[in-house]
Amino acid sequence: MAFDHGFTIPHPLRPLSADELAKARALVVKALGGDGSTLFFRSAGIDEPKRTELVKFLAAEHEGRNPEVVPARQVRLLYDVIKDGKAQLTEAVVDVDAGAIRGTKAFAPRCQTSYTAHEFGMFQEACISSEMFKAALEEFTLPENFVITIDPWPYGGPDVDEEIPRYMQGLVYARDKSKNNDDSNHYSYPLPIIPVMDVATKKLVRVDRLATGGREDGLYPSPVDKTKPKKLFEHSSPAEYVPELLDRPFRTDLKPINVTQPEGASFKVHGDNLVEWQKWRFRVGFTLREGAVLHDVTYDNRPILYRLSFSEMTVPYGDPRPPFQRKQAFDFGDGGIGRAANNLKLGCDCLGAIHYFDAVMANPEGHPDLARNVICLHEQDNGIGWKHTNFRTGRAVVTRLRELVVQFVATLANYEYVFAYKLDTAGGISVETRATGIVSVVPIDEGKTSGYGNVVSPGVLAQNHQHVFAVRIDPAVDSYADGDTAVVLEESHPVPMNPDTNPYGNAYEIRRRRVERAGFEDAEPRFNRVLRLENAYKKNEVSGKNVGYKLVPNATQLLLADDRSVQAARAPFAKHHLWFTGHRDGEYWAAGEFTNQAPHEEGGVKAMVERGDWFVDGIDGVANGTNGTNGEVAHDVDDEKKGQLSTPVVWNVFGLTHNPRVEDWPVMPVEIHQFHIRPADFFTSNPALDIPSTKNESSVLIPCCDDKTESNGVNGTHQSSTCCSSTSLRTDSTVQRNPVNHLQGTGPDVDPKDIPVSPTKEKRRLSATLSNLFSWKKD
Ligand SMILES: [Cu+2]
Repeated sequence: MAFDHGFTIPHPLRPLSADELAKARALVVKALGGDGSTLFFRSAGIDEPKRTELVKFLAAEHEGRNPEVVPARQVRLLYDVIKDGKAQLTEAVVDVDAGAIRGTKAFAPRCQTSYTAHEFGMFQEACISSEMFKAALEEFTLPENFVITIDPWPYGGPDVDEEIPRYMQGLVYARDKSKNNDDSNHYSYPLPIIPVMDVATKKLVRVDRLATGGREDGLYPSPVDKTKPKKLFEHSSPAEYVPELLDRPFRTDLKPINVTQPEGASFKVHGDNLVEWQKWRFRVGFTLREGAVLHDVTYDNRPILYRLSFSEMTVPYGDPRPPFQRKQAFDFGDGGIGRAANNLKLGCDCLGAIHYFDAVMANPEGHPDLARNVICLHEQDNGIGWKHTNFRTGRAVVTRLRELVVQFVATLANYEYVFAYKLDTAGGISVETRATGIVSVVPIDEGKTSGYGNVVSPGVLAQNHQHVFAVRIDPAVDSYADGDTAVVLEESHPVPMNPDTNPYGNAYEIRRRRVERAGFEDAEPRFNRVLRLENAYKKNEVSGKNVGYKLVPNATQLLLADDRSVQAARAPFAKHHLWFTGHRDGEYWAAGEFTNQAPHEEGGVKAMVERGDWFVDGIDGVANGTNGTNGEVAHDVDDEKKGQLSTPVVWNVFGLTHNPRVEDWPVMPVEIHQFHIRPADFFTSNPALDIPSTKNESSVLIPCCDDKTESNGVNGTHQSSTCCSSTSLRTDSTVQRNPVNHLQGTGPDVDPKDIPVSPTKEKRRLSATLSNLFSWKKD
């Protein structure tokens, strides 16, 4: 458990161990003193050190010297203290080495933390044992052999003035039991009811009925005919996707693609989750809420990011018929992406030479529960990295773009999300989300269509919805020091035609403005608005500009819900593409810490902006600010709300408006979104220049037209083994055999002294040039 610089201090960012969790739990239990309370543990994780302390440690680590201070090893526990039938949500920070509780915090009843698997598990039982639920089911007749199955969901935002305790709702489906397969897909048989449970009493409080018509049938359900149960699923179709139930044969013409790495992986995973690969060096963290987190991301020992994480996602549904306004998941805050992380399997989720990371979580009793293989780490080829062909000689040099992928997958009821950080050999980082799984569906009457979604199968309406993500970027551009990282917006603008400065009207100009205060911005493709994370002091020795990294915010659609709606009040983060906030320790949540059932955002990016932090020394805050110490969490709650000079944190918001296609049924092909954090004057040249242009000897030639003369009869033929930077490309390859295709001419280089000047010579040269020209035109 040591990092590799010759000293043996455990790293402050090392993952939580089972032993540490046991120690922390014991201290919390002991502190209760046997007062008759019981504890229900919700989450456990390391309490990341304060930034001001950790950066001193990191600086020492990278310089290979012993740090002066090692931050205390602290564990943060979240649990309910249950006494006399009441649950008090409480947080404790425990110093496990000192064996001391450093602080506890009891949260107000309105603060609803994420549901645990245990809570979700109670829902089906609550329904089955409810007379109210049985009565609702009696309104319908199901086909023989169909059984009821229920997907628990977060309750969503309460309606205005709705005062409620902790609730949970559920979408109800039926499954065809006659298939004798538990994986038979229930989503093609939705029932028009949504039961609602009080989590504390584990009792249903009501069963909401759903409208099942088209837009012309109004917003509210038709009255129930108690005398005649409604027959369901008479014309439904199965929607199977598991191989053994598929209604069509597998295609047989798909030959294997094997990712073989005969010499193993190029990355190294050291103790304390340190990863080194291709000049990159970073630590992999994992939290119950965020899944994988990258810490201390450096390239060639130069810091770039202090911390990179997925922060939140909201999925609001656009069907106005009650109670669908409450279909708005916050999958990080309501459920926990890390908690929902899949246990990945070799040869299935990531191909090639794979390293898996496990994570220690707390079970409801607070005991360690090992989540295996929740992150996979592997390399992959992403096509051409860079290439150039010298058209004069025909010599091509081509390299591959290699990526190191840190990936995790979360299942949230019907949906899957695949999250990945991809570091590449050109110093870039791509942040990727993939949405897949099964779209959320509700019943629709036979023969109807709806403006609120798309009919994807008979009787099945996939409702229109959005997925809006927020990624938190805590930069440290070539320095860990506070005040060194500057955020700059750079735009390219047209310049009006002007006889003196722009006579032909083709000029455009780059405009820069430093982001001096906390705030927000939106993507602006018309001006190519680019966000640059720069070191305010270090200049690139070639360009003279500040060294930096850039990202282009994607102009994806933002939240559509009306500003006056509960949906919008809960997710102000989803209203802008970029947010800039002053760093505070532990402030990771774009929509606030407690999203579950929240009527509005509390403590999210909007609130962070409103406290009025500023990023440039010497300017005043815009709010009630007093200059404070950067990164220090104030002890006084009121101080936390005041602006101060801070190091900037950037939040990038993007998403997809998902109006489902029939092709999304029964399981959705991945919908991919990426944004790229790329060096911009950080290096003095292309950092991938030193990638070898090695020819891949495993590649084979596939002849066309059933021509078997060149084939080895199985997988095609291996080409002769000149490398990709061969000088003889013109003769040994089918590509670029005729460089005149490039139209730039192919003559030899000319010494200026040899350029003919006499009229006779000039005439001859012109004649030769024309002759060449006609000769290639004839080709
Ligand atoms: Cu979707």
